[in-house]
Amino acid sequence: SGTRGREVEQSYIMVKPDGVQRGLVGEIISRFEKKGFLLKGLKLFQCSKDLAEEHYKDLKDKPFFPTLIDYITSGPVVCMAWEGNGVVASARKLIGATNPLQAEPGTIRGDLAVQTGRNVVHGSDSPDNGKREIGKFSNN
Ligand code: RTP
Repeated sequence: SGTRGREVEQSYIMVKPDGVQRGLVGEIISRFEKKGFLLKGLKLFQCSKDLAEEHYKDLKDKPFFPTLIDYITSGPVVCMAWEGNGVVASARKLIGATNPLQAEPGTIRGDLAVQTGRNVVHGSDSPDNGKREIGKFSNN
């Protein structure tokens, strides 16, 4: 197997501006720590419009895209790299459904949010995207 086979999977987890403003950073970190994943990197960061548009480029044709970019750039975010076998899929489960009203109780969004447009946290949707997003946000 190639070099990539020896790399442990990582997910890019980002506390969105509403999560930071509401004082939920500790609570969100705590859930990933208690689950048993390893925190590999963390920074407070003001996301630029360009980086936000790049991060959400797959959604650029959606009607809510401008609102989404305004939201993500509305205040600082907390960028994190979390590591562990299966972390990408597990983090998506811990985070819960995109619409917090549909997210199960016990998930971050299910417990802490009510609006899709204010859903407190992002998690990568594949190991490749995890690696790519961590690269992008560490170099900006
Ligand atoms: P994320 O990328 O933030 O982890 O969210 P996700 O995979 O659960 O959802 P995705 O479909 O990729 O959408 C990205 C973010 O866009 C906002 N959104 N707003 N108003 C709407 O209908 C709508 N739909 C999506 C949410 O902030 C969502 O997390």
